[in-house]
Amino acid sequence: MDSATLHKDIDSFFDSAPPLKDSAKITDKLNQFIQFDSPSSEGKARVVCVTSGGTTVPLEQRCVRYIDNFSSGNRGAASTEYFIRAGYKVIFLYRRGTCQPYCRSLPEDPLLECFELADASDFRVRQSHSEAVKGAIGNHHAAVAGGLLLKLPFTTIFEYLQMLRIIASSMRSLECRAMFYLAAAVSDFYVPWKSMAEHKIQSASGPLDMRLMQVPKMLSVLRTEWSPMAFCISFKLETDSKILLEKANMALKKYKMHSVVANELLTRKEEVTVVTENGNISVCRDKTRPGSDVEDPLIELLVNRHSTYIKDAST
Ligand code: PAZ
Repeated sequence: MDSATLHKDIDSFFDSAPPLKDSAKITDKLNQFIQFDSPSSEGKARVVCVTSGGTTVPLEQRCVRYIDNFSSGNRGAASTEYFIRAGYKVIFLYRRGTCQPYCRSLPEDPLLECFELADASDFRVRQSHSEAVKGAIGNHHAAVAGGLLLKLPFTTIFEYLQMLRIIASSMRSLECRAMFYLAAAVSDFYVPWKSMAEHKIQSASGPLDMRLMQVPKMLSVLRTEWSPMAFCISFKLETDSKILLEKANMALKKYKMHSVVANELLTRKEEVTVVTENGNISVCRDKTRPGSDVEDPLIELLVNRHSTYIKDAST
């Protein structure tokens, strides 16, 4: 696709999208977050935008039904914790209801499982969960209060891409200190808002014929226009191992990514392959350490590569 057609498709996607609620507030929050610099960073703080969870595609404007994209948000949440540990400020752009940083060791229903009634008027943390609850609250509070974590939720593909564009332009001034770590599972097809049914689609009318448009690929404009100096990592998920690396390589070249993290659905928690223009690097979870995860060595590798990128840019 030539650049003029891509830009036309992107404009028509954004023109037809329902306006983002609170976009001025989001921009203010972002600017404050990015500008706030702790004394230890000496004005050189690195900021990463971690995207996490799947986007939805509404089928009706007053949405009852939607198409969803698989993602628990575990990768984004875990990676956020490791980026913060490495000294990054993280803009966590996440799907509402998905896994959150520092909550991975809590049970599925923390409120009901971690707390118990002490008496009729008071409650307390169950002894069995007290370490996990203390850790989650303490780490989360330290990250937010220290200006290291800003959480921004999305649900639909329209919200996600509008927010990503705002974030990218806010991060532009950081030049090569900015990083995008695009782990969200983003819809490839959508129903344009203007051609979408307003009310709940009725089943009495028989089988449903619906034409989905292709979501324009925004990765290349993110790289070349929205935040051209940023270090960009995208993800490629496949279920067929035979095509995974080839597709990741194509994405690397087509969207000019600095690396593409390739993963298979069934093994994604055990290993990933970081595809770069100088070759592929396999990253595995350390199976000898109980509770270890693949995001730990993955973020270490990407932080090192980002350091080299910053160093090369300044020489
Ligand atoms: O969110 P999760 O931990 O369940 O899974 C992570 C993932 C597989 C969604 C992510 O690693 C990924 O590959 N994201 C991009 C998906 C895509 O190709 O659209």
